[in-house]
Amino acid sequence: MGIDVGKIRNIAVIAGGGAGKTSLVEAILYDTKAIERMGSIDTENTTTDFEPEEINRKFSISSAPAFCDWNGHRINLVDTPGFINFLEDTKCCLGAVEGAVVVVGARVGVKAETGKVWQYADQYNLPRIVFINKMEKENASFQTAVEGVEKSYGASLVPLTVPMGEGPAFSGVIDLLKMKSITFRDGKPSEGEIPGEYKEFADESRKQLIEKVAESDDDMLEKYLEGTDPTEDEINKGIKTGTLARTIVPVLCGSATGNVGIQPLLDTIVSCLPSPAESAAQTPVMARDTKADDDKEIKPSADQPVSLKVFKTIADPFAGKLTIFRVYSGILKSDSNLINTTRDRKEKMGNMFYLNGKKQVPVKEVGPGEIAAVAKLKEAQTGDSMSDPANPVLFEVVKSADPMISYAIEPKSRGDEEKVGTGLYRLLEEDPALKFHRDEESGEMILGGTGQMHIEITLEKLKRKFGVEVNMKSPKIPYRETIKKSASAQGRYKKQSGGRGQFGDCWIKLEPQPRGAGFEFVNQIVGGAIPRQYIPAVEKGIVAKMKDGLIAGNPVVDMKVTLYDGSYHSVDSSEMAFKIAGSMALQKAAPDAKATILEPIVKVEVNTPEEFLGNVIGDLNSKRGKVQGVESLQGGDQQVSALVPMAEMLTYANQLNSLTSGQGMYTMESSHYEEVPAHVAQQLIAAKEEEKKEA
Ligand SMILES: Nc1nc2c(ncn2[C@@H]2O[C@H](COP(=O)(O)OP(=O)(O)OP(=O)(O)O)[C@@H](O)[C@H]2O)c(=O)[nH]1
Ligand SMILES: [Mg+2]
Repeated sequence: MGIDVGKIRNIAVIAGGGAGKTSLVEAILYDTKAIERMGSIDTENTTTDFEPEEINRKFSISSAPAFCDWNGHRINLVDTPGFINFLEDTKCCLGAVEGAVVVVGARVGVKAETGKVWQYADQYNLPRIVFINKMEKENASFQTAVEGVEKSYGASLVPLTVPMGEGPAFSGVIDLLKMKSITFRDGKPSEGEIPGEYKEFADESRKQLIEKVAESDDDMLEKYLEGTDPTEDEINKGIKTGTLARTIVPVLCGSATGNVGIQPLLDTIVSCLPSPAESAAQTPVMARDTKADDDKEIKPSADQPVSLKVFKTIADPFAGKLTIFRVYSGILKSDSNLINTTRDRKEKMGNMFYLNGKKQVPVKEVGPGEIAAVAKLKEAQTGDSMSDPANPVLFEVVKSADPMISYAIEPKSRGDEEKVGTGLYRLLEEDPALKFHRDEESGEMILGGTGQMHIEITLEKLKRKFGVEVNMKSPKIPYRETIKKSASAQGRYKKQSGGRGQFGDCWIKLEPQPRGAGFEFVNQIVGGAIPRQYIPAVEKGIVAKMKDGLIAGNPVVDMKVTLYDGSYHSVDSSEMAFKIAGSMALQKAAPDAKATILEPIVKVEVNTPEEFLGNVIGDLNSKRGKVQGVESLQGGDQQVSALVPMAEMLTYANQLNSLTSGQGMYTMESSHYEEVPAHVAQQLIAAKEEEKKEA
């Protein structure tokens, strides 16, 4: 029958790298008896980091689903990656849940990446809970961590538990709703009276809780100001309403690896985050009814036709492809026939199961709001919608970002090209941030991703899963070319040989345009100097030449070309001849027009402990970077913002690691294009010459 939709909580666990998401999910699974032994990152046996590439590196590379039951509720968790290179996956998962748990380290507070995932959760309007983790670590501070989140994201955090002691003195939590202390032994909570030394702290914290909750409700506030404390019931309701409206964010604390503070977090997930039904009542789920060609509300109820969205795919060379999906309406039975609305293809569901990491638990029927998986679907890809064939609907998908960086790759052994191609297509299905194509001209295989580490890990997976080894060649920086001055030139193509000759002749004027303006072609031919039918040919010749580049083989952008004169021959002129003339004219005008190379600049934000700040800034300067500002974060970390040429940032993940003894983190996004300095231009031109010689 599926699980009662009001009793489901679909939650993504999000944060910057290393905050403890995977460890927290592990503790949750253990405490809810979904697993028998609690694994850890250090012993390499957590449920949700199961791919060898993540086990070896000790961080999550791709998202992983898990589920557990708590107080009669089904909690579906998605452990997401926090490392900058893998956030596209995180973004995809946030579209399949109704709430998020944001994990924040009590010692380091928020990191650059946490800001990113916080923003993604904002885009989906997700209610969230913050869990301040690693409370037992030296220098842990609950208060500073909470203030850091409030200051960084403008959120109003309401502590529901506060710590008893911090760092090595951390001995448990105080539940501010029940006004009890909770201590933990082997993950088992036991409630007691609040010890005298924490009494005042607890009273003050509870007072603040009530004030914040009252502030989010006018009636409650009025009563409170008149001296009446809200009832327990009013407080609980107020917290939930505020969380759903996103005026407040409940915050709890504990230790994932110490298995402390998990049960209050589970209680809060159930009491404060919405079920799929509550969420849909607040913000209806809409999809395109492709038959009626109209938008339609998808109600999360069992008596509706089946509809679902695929949010993750795992490529497995042996078991085949695993498709992980979220049901929005209807009851889905194994072996039922659906239509993949995105691809307009029929699809038969095989055996379905719930996933705890890689462990599969078979299930026969899956209801609205549930998350489940199925093996060996033929067509389905991440982002696809599937539905009852009689009621096809299409859910909206978020477009994944363009790759930051591309590398040419080649198989180590000749003849493996096809194997590389098929393997990569399978990996593309599981990783929305990966792009793969063959360069039309060179025939090279080009693999694009979020950074060098992303590509390296992909090639590792390719080897492990599909047994083919690949070399990474030079990275392809998306350089562009443009002109800096106006210039005119003639392109005259004349060929006489035996029979019919070739003749085309044109005069063009080039003018620079502002960045981002693109290409404009203006025809100013009057009096038939060039017959009308040949004018598009001139433009075609120019456009083709622009694709090939003027000085170092990169596409030309931001230029206006005016065709203003020319001549023709009544017999010898042809489209081909004018195309060549157009292309010749452009090449000839290039030196006078001061053709130049543009390079992509990225905006970088680096978080580093104070002691490495000098190293980080010095290194950014040596990379032709422009430091825009330095800001102090909580816990003594500094955040440096800079604009740096992308070409200098290719191996930054590794470099930052060694500059900061592994404690630095960064985010990077495309910013704009700038002219390259002369010495870099010379190198690029020389490299192109070299390439031509080799070809
Ligand atoms: N002392 C302490 N260490 C913790 C705690 N939680 C996690 N860790 C450690 O912190 C490191 C990172 O933990 P993970 O669970 O991998 O963190 P994550 O947020 O999943 O990291 P990514 O997958 O890289 O985004 C591991 O070495 C954990 O053992 C905690 O509560 N206390
Ligand atoms: Mg992880």
